[in-house]
Amino acid sequence: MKRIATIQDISCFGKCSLTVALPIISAMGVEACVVPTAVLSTHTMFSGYTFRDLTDDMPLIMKHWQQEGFRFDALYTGYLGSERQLSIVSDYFSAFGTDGGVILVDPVMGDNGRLYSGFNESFARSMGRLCSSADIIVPNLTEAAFMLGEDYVGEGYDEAYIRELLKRLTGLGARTAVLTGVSFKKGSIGVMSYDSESGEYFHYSHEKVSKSYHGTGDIFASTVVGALMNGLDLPRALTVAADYTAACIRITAEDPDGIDYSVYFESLIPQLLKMLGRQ
Ligand code: PXL
Repeated sequence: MKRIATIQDISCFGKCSLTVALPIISAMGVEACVVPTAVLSTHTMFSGYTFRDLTDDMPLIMKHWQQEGFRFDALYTGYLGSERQLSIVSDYFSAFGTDGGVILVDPVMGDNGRLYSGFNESFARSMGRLCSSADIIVPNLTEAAFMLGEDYVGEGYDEAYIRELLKRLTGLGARTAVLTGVSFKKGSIGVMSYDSESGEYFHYSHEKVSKSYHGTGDIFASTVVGALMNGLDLPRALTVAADYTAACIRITAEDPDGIDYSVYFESLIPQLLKMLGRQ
């Protein structure tokens, strides 16, 4: 069985980060080990959330895992809360990044042209440096702009602009960059990737649902990791992850009593496994 380690926070309420990564990756038949970076009562869309910083535990967990000789087929990072955490994560990459293993960094920092509360431009630059140790990075357009220190362009761009942006993102050092939330046509949205070694681009889009929700980036990234561990190549993994995430958004938006703090991802797990050919 493949084994991955994922490093991100636990938001006790809100369906994001570890509380979506664990069930999705496990359901995909992959062992998911966790390094919780912080415990929050909710994700940061709510006001008044508690925040227990676990940064001091991170090197201790790493040291113990090294003593035990644990190995991982992939390392996957999501929401990270401080420059110190970025530096410790870089130590994890040195300790557990192996030949043939995959390091995927989702540089969770913002959306719609703005950084989430608690982040600033200096953090974004440091996240850009962490991306140099990754194999695959999966920013949205906001995160890409902040990591590159460029102006955010949220609409009115063409494919040539996205191709160029992807090239600059791989210039941060990762072999492959994936941009999420890319739209070339009204009513559709998707992902585009660039593999700097083969020079190949891949684009996949689907119908856009007008509502957006927290946690969907984490659902997408977790599914990409799980799909890669199931032997899918990157274009196929991106397609499955985009379709699953879009379906989760759709069923939530279509429910008149639908939640607004995240999406219903649980009931579609059987569909995800069918897409993988596991059921
Ligand atoms: O979904 C990304 C995420 C993860 N963790 C926390 C967050 C967010 C997005 O806002 O607040 C704590």
